[in-house]
Amino acid sequence: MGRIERELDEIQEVKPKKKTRRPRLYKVLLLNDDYTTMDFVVYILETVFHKPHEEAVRIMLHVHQRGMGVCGVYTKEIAETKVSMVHDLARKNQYPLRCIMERE
Ligand code: TYC
Repeated sequence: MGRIERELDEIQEVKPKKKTRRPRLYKVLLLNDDYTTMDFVVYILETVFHKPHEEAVRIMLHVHQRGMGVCGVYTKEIAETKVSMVHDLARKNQYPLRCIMERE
């Protein structure tokens, strides 16, 4: 800190600098099953996770082939909300689609 800054600190009230803490992040993952249609999974990825169509298709195929896949990474509350939205939409449409969150 230079002389001018120190002098300004003496005149003005100096607030202690708050450390900025990064929130924990959570991956939201979709799980494969044999009954949910590919179109419905693409629709979920477009609406709940705001993926462009081509990326939604790519993620859906990855989940279909590999068993699970990441839809996005969010803070805890947002990840919990996405998981609930997927389960609510799946239940309403009578699909067994499952979605989980995992600490990064
Ligand atoms: N396996 C499903 C089918 O063949 C498609 C599917 C993909 C289901 C991804 C769930 O998370 C999922 N119709």
